[in-house]
Amino acid sequence: MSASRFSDTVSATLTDDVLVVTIDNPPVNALSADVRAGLMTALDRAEKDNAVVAVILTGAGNTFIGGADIKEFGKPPVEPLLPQVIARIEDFSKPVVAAMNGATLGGGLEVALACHKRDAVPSAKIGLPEVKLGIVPGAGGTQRLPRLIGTAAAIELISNGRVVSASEANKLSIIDSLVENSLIAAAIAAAKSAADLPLRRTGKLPVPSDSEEAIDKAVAEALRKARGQHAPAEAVRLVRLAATTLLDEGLAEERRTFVALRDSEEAAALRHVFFAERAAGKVEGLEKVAPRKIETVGLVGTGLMGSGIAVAALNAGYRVVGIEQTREAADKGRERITGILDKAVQSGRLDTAGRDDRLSRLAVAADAQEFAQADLIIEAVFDDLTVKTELFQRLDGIVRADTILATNTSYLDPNIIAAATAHPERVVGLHFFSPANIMRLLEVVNCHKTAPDVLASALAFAKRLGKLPVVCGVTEGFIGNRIFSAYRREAEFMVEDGALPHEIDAALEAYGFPMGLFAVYDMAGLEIAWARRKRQAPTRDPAARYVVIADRLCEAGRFGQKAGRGWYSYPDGQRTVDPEVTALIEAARAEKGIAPKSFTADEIVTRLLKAMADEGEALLAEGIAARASDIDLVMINGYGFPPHKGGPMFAGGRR
Ligand code: T1G
Repeated sequence: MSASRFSDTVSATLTDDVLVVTIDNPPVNALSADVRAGLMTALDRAEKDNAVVAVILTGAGNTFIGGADIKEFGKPPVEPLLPQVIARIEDFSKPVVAAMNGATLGGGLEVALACHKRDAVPSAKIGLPEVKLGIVPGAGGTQRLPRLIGTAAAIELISNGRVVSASEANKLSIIDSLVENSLIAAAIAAAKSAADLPLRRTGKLPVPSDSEEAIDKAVAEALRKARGQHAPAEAVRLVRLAATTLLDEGLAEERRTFVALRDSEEAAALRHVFFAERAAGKVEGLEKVAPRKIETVGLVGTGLMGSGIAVAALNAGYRVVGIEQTREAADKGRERITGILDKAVQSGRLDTAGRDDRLSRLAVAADAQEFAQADLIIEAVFDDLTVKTELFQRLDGIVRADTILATNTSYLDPNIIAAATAHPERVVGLHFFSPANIMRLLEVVNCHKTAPDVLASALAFAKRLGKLPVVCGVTEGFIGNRIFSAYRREAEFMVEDGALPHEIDAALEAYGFPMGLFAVYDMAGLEIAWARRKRQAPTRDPAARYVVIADRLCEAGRFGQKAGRGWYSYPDGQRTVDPEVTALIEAARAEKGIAPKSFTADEIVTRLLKAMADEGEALLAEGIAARASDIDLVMINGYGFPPHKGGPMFAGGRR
């Protein structure tokens, strides 16, 4: 068995007359220039060497190929380009088998599609997620995948960027075999058996015919979900092209489209988000800090938030102990948690065994002594400072000295809550977003005295929950609500200056927000912000601009959608512009002698983005946020900011 090295990242061994080529480009075997060059050299060797009857491509570690090297985007292209390597594989004179030892994504799947056979381990995740980066597959995915699975299925997978299990890929005929053990041996056997047969070249296959109805349905669904993004619609166009165009023409059109999208603002924004998500939750100086072991999670309060957090923890494999004030409340809490799990079973997201396993790890009681063995306690009780400080004082006497105490408060000062305990260093903030078992975003609040290993433990916990943790310092509203307050304040200034709520909402929805600000305001209810404004009134700066319109709405009982009236009215639940509100706004302007101006949609969006970006700059200057991209992630994942615009800091810097 001789070994050869073809580049820094590509080597091979000759085993049983088969050249087993391994890509070893940590961390994800991305198809860098060195990998592409190494593959071409390996193929040259295999072609010339008569002792080689076939070739296997595989990856080192638990990834086959994680895709093209995104870090190369925006840099001058280096030959051989990926399409050249892929064409060489498909046209190769000897069998080339993909031994998919793990994640096979984007360009990685495009390499596999050009191989003459595809064997995968059951754990492999397989897909063309390019649209999530604002692009389309650029190396044959839109032309070869439909040749294996048909147009409708290819539209669904590519326009959603959906990643499937190896088992589903096998059912779809993306791969030929699932191999539980000895993947390479199986691939060698497959390659040798193919050596004497005509090679199955994917690009030469006809696209299996689908019914127009199935295609139309897939197209409609893809375009509905695209919501203003270009890549999904282009993916649909290219996949459909495969059925009516020769491979080379289809590949050329795909490449033209890929290059145009790759250099677009939308793709730049989504690449920013991709790398931002991987930078989030990394805290300088914590690299070598070991998190504490967390196995049992205590929840104080199993209401809306507490039950969502409990389900998130159960889903992540933790034991969960919920505590309520009475047995009756505890039973209600257990019912609420069970209800969420039952809904997951009904929707097919969870099987009954999974539900039963989760319930077997759940206890909900009325006696806080049950917390004695908990490693982490999260309080999700009423957002009142006295309630929370008294609770943490009581917990001091119940839990171990090394038990972490986390507060889920949205607006209170966690430093004050921490100061109420004998061990403030063990207190951290975990600000979940509702519903806590669904929303990925989790603001991890680093209080003044939080110990480094407690912060590291909170981040490890967040990651095991599958959350997107963003670390922040202590300020009212942390990152998200503080930016949202600035955004809402500026919008109310604009209403007083002459824009109407529905004009502002229309501009925001045209920009890409799923809902405009005032529609969201009505949905959340106006009373909470009103109560806070009344609480802050005695200490408000009299010189600061203050808009009374929202107060006037509340004084008129217009508390939002639940009340049937807020910034809009809701006859039959339909959000409707209300002349009464317009009159109230005009009266408030007249009281201040404001002559209303009109605003274009672009002026509205520019002014609101600036308000968010300015507040973000303040958060950075105060050290509350560690990096601008964290602020973008919070607004995208917690407040509906369109991801294909990159977030307020990214977008604000580019207008
Ligand atoms: N290129 C460059 N770097 C990448 C990368 C990629 N494709 N994928 C991941 N990384 C980096 C990432 O930034 C992080 O860096 C580290 O690897 C670990 O990532 C031609 C044009 C493969 C499932 O969209 O889905 O192919 O923070 O934390 O959780 O048509 O990474 O350590 O410095 O995510 O184990 C299409 C993207 C590309 C897949 C592994 N491919 N990657 O998850 O690790 S476009 C994708 C992932 C394309 C073709 C087109 C995941 C993963 P750092 P990680 P993980």
